[in-house]
Amino acid sequence: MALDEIKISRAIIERYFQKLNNYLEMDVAIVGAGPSGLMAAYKLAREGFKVAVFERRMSIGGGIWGGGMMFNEVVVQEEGARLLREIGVRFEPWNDGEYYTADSVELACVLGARALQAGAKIFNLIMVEDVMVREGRVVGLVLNWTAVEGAGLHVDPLAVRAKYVVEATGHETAVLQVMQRKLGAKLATETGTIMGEKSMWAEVAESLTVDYTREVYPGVFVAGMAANATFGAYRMGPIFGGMLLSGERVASLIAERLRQG
Ligand code: 48F
Repeated sequence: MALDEIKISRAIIERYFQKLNNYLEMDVAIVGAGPSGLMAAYKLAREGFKVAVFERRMSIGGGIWGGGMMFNEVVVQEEGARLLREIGVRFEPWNDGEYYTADSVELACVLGARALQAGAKIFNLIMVEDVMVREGRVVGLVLNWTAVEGAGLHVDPLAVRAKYVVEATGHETAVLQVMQRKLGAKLATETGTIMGEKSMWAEVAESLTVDYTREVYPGVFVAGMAANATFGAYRMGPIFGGMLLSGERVASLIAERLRQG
């Protein structure tokens, strides 16, 4: 069959708009396709919920690829290894099983593939620039192309509705930052504001990531490094178990809410 450039173009345009149109309303909108966001997407999609991830960059995986200081290996602890096993990422014990290591490129690829194949949709090259709030609850996200922002163009955004939003933008806490700036949103932290992350302390930071994975504003749950940054906890560096466990936890908290209706 002859290859027709216009048909190729039409196929892409039709399919993309079908996909986007289908995700104007969803159960869970996840902001950021790092380890916590992707794990949350995988777990929620597997439970049958309608989930999309919005990622500002072209590539998914966030901080996974670079391992530690561009050495493309990551470390996980026993609990994290359970999740690597579940998604099919190969890992090796280090120092008689004190820690485990995995190839960071394999983790980024496999985790992304699992999320997609479980049914989550990933919209890359799109950034979340704002939220929609009704009666004191976040009910949706305001989106624009990352390229629009980069080029400094004055282009109005579009919006999607979601029953729940996951703030998984890592160190940046981009969603909460905009909520704080524009709405003066009072967050469920000690100060009512984003408290900012502290310096590195892996041991404490890893458990706090999971503890602080929670609803921080009606309709918005925070996960991964964003949880530490929001609640004023330490950073952990290139140990990734906490990120994966936080993604699992946020998925289970939201699934419980969605089931309650
Ligand atoms: O930073 P990131 O990997 O988040 P995470 O899941 O994992 C943190 C670790 O990578 C690492 C660490 C090790 O344990 O601490 O830093 O908490 O991924 C966050 C993603 O969010 C995207 C960003 O491009 C990245 O891929 N992002 C940031 N702001 C926006 C966004 C935005 N406004 N809209 C859409 N995506």
